[in-house]
Amino acid sequence: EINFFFPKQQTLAVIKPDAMEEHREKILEEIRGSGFSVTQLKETVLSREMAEEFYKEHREKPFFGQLVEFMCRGPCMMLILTKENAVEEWRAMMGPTDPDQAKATCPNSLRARFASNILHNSVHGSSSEQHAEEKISFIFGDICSDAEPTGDGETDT
Ligand code: RTP
Ligand code: MG
Repeated sequence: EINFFFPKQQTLAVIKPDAMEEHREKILEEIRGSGFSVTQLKETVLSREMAEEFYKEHREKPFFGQLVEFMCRGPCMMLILTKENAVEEWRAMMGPTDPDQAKATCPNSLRARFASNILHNSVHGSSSEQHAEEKISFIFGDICSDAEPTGDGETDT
């Protein structure tokens, strides 16, 4: 017999602070409706240091300071999305970085509909499988080694 095996892929998705109040529920609904499994989900306020580390690839860009400021101004929703081809599919669902371009080329994308401008653009998605692995372990820690805790520290004998 022949078995076709389609491996799942994981990506990191972030609902950025500008979209948390008004668009979070809609975005989560569309993620689930598009066949992604939300494997992990948590709301986090990034510290400045974490935001700098998260976007370290952009350290030299003129917008880096504004980007860090924006990302730690309020809560973000961090999600691990699992699906075949998740990295590419989530990027497609987000649309281009600049919402003006998104409106022109992918009017149904999340950024076309929800983003205000090229900085405040509502969502993040890993740009490669390697990036996804790195950012997932940065945000969620080593989720594969969640062994039973050895104790809760109530006694210190
Ligand atoms: P992301 O990493 O957040 O998924 O976005 P992206 O790949 O589409 O865009 P990227 O080039 O990686 O930029 C990261 C984030 O920096 C902000 N940005 N501001 N003011 C500007 O010209 C500018 N360019 C980029 C956006 O928040 C962008 O998503
Ligand atoms: Mg990027």
